[in-house]
Amino acid sequence: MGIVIIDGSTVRAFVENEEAFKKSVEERFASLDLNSDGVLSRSELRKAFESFRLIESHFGIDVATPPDELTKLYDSIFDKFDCDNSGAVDLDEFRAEMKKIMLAIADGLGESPIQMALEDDGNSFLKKAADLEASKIAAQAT
Ligand SMILES: [Ca+2]
Ligand SMILES: [Ca+2]
Repeated sequence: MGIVIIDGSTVRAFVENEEAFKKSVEERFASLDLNSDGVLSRSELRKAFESFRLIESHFGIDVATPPDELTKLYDSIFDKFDCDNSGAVDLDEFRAEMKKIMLAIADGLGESPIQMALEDDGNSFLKKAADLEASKIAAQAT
């Protein structure tokens, strides 16, 4: 676990850093694609969201939600990702929707920094956003 302080501009800078964002999306996509067939199935995407609480709160999911309601919510999230209704989410679809979600999270955070405990799995988007910000501050200081 690591504690990071982030605000909207930290998240936004990360999303707008094309190279860093693309790389993170690709890494995350690969780690979520459990059967390595190049697309995310409904259950693969659901596993992803179960481990990504900020997105759950973004979509209004809380732990007290009954299981059948949760399935409906995850289905609606899946449909958002699966733009062409092919029944699977490919890398382009994943990247486009993650970008929208991260920007919406950035708007939600605004200019008030929040302290977050992030799981230190080397694969957290918000951790990467915070790391990018930290490396910029370090670069400015030299
Ligand atoms: Ca897959
Ligand atoms: Ca699709």
